[in-house]
Amino acid sequence: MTEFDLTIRGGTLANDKETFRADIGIIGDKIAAVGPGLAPGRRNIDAAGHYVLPGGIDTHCHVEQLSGMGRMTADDWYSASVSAAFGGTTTIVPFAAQHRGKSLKKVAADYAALAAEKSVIDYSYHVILTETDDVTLREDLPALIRSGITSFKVYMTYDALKLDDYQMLEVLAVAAREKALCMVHAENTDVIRWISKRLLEQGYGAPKYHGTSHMHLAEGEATHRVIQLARLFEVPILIVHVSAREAVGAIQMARQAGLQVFGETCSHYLVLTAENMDLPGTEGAKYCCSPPLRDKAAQDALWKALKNGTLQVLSSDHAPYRYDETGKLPYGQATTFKDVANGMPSLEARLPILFSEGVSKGRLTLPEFVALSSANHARMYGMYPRKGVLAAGADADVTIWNPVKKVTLATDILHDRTGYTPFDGMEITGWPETVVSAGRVVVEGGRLHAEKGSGRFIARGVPEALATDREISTEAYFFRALADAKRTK
Ligand code: DUC
Ligand code: ZN
Ligand code: ZN
Repeated sequence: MTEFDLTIRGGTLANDKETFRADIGIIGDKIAAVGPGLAPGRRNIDAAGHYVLPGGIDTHCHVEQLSGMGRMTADDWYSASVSAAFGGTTTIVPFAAQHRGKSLKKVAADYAALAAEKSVIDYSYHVILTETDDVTLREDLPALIRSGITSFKVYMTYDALKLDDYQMLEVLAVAAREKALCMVHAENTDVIRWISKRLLEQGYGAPKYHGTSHMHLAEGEATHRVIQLARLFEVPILIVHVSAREAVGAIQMARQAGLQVFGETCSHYLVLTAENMDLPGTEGAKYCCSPPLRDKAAQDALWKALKNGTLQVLSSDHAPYRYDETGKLPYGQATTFKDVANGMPSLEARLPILFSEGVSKGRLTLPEFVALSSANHARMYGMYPRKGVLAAGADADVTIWNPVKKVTLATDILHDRTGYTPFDGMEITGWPETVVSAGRVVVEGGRLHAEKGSGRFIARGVPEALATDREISTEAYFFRALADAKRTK
């Protein structure tokens, strides 16, 4: 019998449907066996009293990326992947962002080269689409999808990034035809623009007015609208970073009607509120993100939606902009909410927060935690069952949690380069102590044991929602209407 390179022994394991006691035997980069009483390997980790879970997958993070406003994230692929690993995440899927006028093919190739050079854990990437010309939609995007980049993000707001409804239909048609997952940033851009203009004219420029302008109805309306647009092609869509109750409601209604509409929320929406933006001077800029933080009722709705399946994935939306002129405050103290770089760092804190607030506080079961942090990401983005599950044949991506370890979050215990954490002082119960990525123990005893560039590109398959033999598009409204027109000509 082949000897295991590594065993993880005596822990409590969970996948997305069950919790069980077993050992894990690893050979090379794969799980070779999962079961009780496995023979010891060359190296053995005692996991008694610990939870042994599939490594986290973070499918929404901004890494070494220029924002729509032209600001560079503080993290590159190295620091981001290190920070992710320390937070129990073993696969990240950030964005290669096409800015207007740029070739999607070149943007993706350049981004892939940066990742290969620096990532310490496995990775893939999505693309952000801002152009809908023929080369982008007929050549570059289909070629990328066929090469394993099977998802892309589009924006309904931000002047430099947004698509109008016509363009949205163009990209949704490609998603249906090529079997890619379309991720949508859903906010009504004109509502935000109209309110912002009036607030600024009357001198209300403090960070907290970011929340006033990006109001909940703007998110609810755009979510509802893109759901209707997707119905033309019956193409699955994912609404990313849901924060408003109205958006949760729109997704829930769509799902109850049998539509393939999925939803994601992020750790900060579960534990912070709009009150965090209401700080003296520009301090509240640290908490500006889009869609913005909301109120306690919205938080409760998000927890409920994670629990009842309305939302399937919990991501970080890690957007690390420093609290200075390079990031959050391009005009220093004179920066108004309109010019604050949006987003906050949360790649490393994402899973400790979900574990502590979810599992430790009894809101989530362990399988629910695994689904939201790992398995559903793998299914949603075409990586299952290679990733997101503890089973023979899967990649050996394993995070070993100490469920009783208490940690107070602070900037200097985290490994990103943002220079602040919005979760400063937060008490966490449960910590990812040991992290195994592709069979390598990459985090142990508070130290990193992985080389820059040792992470691997994961070519993704068809997202689960699109992996159907049914010709999605030919049954959909538009194509039925076309067929009728031809018949009655
Ligand atoms: N919103 C985004 O759309 N992207 C980056 C961060 C944010 O807050
Ligand atoms: Zn977004
Ligand atoms: Zn984002």
